Amino acid sequence: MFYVFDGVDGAGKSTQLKLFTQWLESQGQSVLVCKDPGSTPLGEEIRNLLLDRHQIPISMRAEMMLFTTARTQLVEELIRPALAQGRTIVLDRYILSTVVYQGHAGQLDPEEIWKINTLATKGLWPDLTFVLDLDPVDALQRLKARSNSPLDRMEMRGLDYFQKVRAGFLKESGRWPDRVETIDANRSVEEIRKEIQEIAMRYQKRKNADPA
Ligand code: Z5A
Repeated sequence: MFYVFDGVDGAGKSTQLKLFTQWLESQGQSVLVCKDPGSTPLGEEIRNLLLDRHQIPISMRAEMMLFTTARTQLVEELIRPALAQGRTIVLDRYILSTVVYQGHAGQLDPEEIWKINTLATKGLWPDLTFVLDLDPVDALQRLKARSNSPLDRMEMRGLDYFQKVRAGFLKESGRWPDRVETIDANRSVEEIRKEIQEIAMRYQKRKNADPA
């Protein structure tokens, strides 16, 4: 099984991803946890280029291709080999983030991004994606409460950009009801954890009954 957690920054992805992984491991599953972009040497270099504050100009199309390139390496170096060994994958962000951040919010064509990423990952789609939905104003509050570190290159884009990100996630989630679950993240950690587990249990049951 291949699970992805996605959503606006600060919605609680990392928190829920950790709890979800613990739950899967408590069932005896061998879990590979990765971060997109990142988790490979090339991915970490590209991540620094994309998130660090610097003066190198990066156009939106180049940014989209860099996120996508990091993903290609992640899929080939780690995800496909782990899936072949029967391991479960839990990934922090994936293609949907590019479609939303560089497409819906960044004004590139979302359909073009889906196509490029299908090529870049040889069509590897997650079984299930959880999109944690939260108003960016609240998400920013959570991030501020978490640390005083300065905003990174992406976080500096301002509220209007992040409202478009949120709207993009909601629009795309509606297109893929069998594969993407939108979770109301404006609740307690425990309530969200419970809902995610229930959805995953239902999904696993369905998949076991009909593996095709
Ligand atoms: N990006 C892109 O543009 N295109 C792409 O293709 C991809 C990514 C793949 C990656 O940032 C950036 O790259 C991201 C999208 C873009 N940026 N922007 N802008 P990242 O990997 O460094 O970080 P992130 O993915 O944005 O997530 P994050 O900052 O780590 O936040 P989070 O994982 O969603 O939240 P959290 O760390 O679990 O929680 C944040 C705080 O809230 C923390 O103090 C928690 O204790 C607290 N929290 C969590 N849950 C709750 C609840 N339920 N109630 C109250 N407080 C809570």
